[in-house]
Amino acid sequence: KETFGGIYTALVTPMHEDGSIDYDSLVRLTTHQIDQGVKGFYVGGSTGEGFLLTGEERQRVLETVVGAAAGRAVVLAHIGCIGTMDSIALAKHAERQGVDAISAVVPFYYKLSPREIQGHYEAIMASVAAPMIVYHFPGATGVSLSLDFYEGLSRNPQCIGVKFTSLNLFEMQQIRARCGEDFLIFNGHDEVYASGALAGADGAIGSTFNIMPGLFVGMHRLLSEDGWKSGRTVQAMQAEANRVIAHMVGYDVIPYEKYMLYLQGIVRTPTARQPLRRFTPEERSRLEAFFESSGA
Ligand code: NAY
Repeated sequence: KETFGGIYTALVTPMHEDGSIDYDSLVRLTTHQIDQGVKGFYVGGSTGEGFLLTGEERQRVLETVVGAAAGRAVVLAHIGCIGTMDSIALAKHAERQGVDAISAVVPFYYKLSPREIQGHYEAIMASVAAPMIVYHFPGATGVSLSLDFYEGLSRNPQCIGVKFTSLNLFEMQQIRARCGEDFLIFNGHDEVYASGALAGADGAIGSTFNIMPGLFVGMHRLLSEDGWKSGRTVQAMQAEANRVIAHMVGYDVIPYEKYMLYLQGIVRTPTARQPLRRFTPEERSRLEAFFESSGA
């Protein structure tokens, strides 16, 4: 738990105007996040546009983050693909990079039985020695895994935890109850970070940490230092983060975060890869006004 508990930024993948990857900005973003005190990174997940990158790009992005972090942060590599073979290839590459753990989204698109999904995870784990963090995101995958599924998977000591991206904190608490205290739970929806911590999460993996790392690192510190004595302060910090998140949901998460990082001077362009969109000039000026008023 000491090795893995904490705040992990689900890194965006900075791009040039033409949609090619801006590796320099990725290095700058990585070191900026470390300076802000994050525990580590989730690389190549939804926020990283992992499913919009080629396999080769996913590998190079990971190599860049590992190089920039230079042992100063914990690196979690999302290697999930809808195919087991592709996931294994990325898992092996990630292991060669010396990542601390791998993570894989539930295979989506094909309607699979729990046994097939379990077989997918077991095969990936058998191919490497790295610990596995299951990525639970029913809102995007349409796949809800049962508590029995988690309990079964957690019996394999290589499966160390779950990235739990759902607002169902009762279910989160039940995973804690069924899988035991040693099973790691990472909260995945930043707007309920504080509530997730109270429901038993050991840390969080979030996209809005790209633009507000300090708030979340601060909340995690306060809660770790004196438990819920700092509850009121943490609630106020969560409210501040949610003011930005509430504004963001009127737009699109990744283009929004890239635009804010652009305004913060951390990435060169706010470009994301199509089918993600570009903001209109009116939207840009609204975002700029919000940024000016809040320093998001
Ligand atoms: C990922 O793989 O990058 C994540 O899931 C990070 C978690 C984010 N989920 C998504 C779908 O973007 O930070 C959250 C999310 O953006 C935030 O809570 C706003 O809803």
